[in-house]
Amino acid sequence: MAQAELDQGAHFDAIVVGAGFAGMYTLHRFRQLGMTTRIYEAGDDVGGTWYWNRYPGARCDAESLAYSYSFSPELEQEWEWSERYATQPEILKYAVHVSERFDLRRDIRFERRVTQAHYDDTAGVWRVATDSGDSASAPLLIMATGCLSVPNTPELTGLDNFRGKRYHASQWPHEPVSFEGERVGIIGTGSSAVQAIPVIAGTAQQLTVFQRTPNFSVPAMNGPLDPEFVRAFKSHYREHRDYHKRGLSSGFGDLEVVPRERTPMALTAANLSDEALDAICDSYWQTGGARFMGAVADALLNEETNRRVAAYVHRKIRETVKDPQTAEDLCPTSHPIGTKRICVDINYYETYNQPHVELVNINRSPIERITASGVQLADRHVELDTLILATGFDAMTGALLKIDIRGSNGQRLADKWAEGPRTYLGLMMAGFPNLFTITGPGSPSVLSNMLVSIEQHVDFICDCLTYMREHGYRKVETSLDKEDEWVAHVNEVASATLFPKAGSWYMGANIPGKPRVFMPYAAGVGAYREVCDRVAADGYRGFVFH
Ligand code: N01
Repeated sequence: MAQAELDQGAHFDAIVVGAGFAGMYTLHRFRQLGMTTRIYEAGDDVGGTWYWNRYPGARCDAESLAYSYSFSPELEQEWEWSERYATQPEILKYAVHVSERFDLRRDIRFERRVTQAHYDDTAGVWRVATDSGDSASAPLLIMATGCLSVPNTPELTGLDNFRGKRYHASQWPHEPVSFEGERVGIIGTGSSAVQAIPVIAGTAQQLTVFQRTPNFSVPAMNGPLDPEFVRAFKSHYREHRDYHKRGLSSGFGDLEVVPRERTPMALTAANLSDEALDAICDSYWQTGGARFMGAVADALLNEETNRRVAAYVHRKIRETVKDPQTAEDLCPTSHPIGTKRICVDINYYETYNQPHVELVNINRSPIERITASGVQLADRHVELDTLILATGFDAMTGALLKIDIRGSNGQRLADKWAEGPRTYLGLMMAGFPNLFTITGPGSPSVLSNMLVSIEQHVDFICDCLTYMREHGYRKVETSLDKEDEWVAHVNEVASATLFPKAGSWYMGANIPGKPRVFMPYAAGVGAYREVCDRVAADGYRGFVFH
């Protein structure tokens, strides 16, 4: 079937790469502008991140009522989320529902991975090819490829020798996976593993967690949504959406709208006694969720405040985990809290109190190699039936650089970004006309509720296309000067925070050889939206039209 529908020399007004939340909304808006649009998607269904990441326990760490599209009041009223933090299957169901409700699927070609996108200066079009043999062109190319879509598989000696079952968290099978009676090992302790470990421990006979760096995790305090609360929330949906868009919430979708002067954003820890700070941390801990990092305004700005907040979490870990050595190994000390994405868990630390769950600190007991039957540590061999890699992603730039993208005069994106990503507003690169990145590096993206940032970018692009139409322009690009200015600004904002102090994936530090640059824009979605709105009001300052 796929072969019968190959695009051969097809021409569209726009080509979109990826049918996750960004690609789907782009298609919907472009249709409203009367544009013919083709999406190419590598998976066999919509959903992006939520299509691929099916590991046990996968769920969103933003509130479900906030992690959803805002563009359709009817959609947001009719869709019912069942839990405070939606599970992966429920979010995927939502994505499929949106694709059907807005009749998006007919313009999406599934199981087609875009391998190449070259700009033809003479014709003024992007020429796109897929691994299935599609060839198509369009004046406009939208990269909706996601920020965390290229799995990182570390080079572990002997990995391919393992004869048991092996999975990567982000490439999980579509069929159910059973751990009943199995000895399971998991490498990595980031957000994916922190969600998966308690669930796998529920059925595995033995679970061994191989940890290189502990991460800070806060309890989700998940639970079913109270229908009465949902009804009240939905009756004020616009107000909540506005609050999220203006960046007054933590970025994870706070469900209470409070005036700015009453938000923790107005509270710094400098004048707080330890008892007062503990009381604030306690109330955030009990409320649950990643908004914990917003308990005080300067947690990510001031080292001493950060140290005090981290000490609070260390105390919680030591109170929870009974074995003192395991508790110490779980206490992160190598990076300030929040500078690596904080994890949100359901019974993560408690899981280590179960007798069949073991934490191996691989700094003390290094992995020498993977063998046919398990993991050879420096001091012993761990026998395994199943080995799970929860080792993260080549974040933010990985998906773009995997595609052979060449702009004006054949310039390769890989060359342009050799020293790290460079964009204007995280939306466009000089030398790559009519190519927009949704939530690209240099925009708030992964530091925000992705749905908020996706809608803002797509709306900005649509407004820009309308402006072009009104003025008779066919081509938009940005200049090197503007790009340099924005990159400097992004760096300046990051260096005023503690983010650069961690070897995080935000910095590209998890991928050997990747340039170390803090990639997202850390000023928040509200400030960023204001910048974009001013740029647009100034006739799209920094963009050049032809
Ligand atoms: O990946 P990670 P993730 N040997 O990069 C370890 C989003 N997300 O998939 O820190 C041993 O955070 C690595 O160790 P170290 C969210 O934004 C969201 O968990 O490099 N270990 C680390 O422990 C998140 O931040 C949700 O020392 C190795 C782990 O693997 C992002 O995705 C859920 C290793 C990788 O952690 C990525 O999360 C899940 C090696 N050779 C994900 N190589 C929610 O919405 C790597 N590691 C809740």
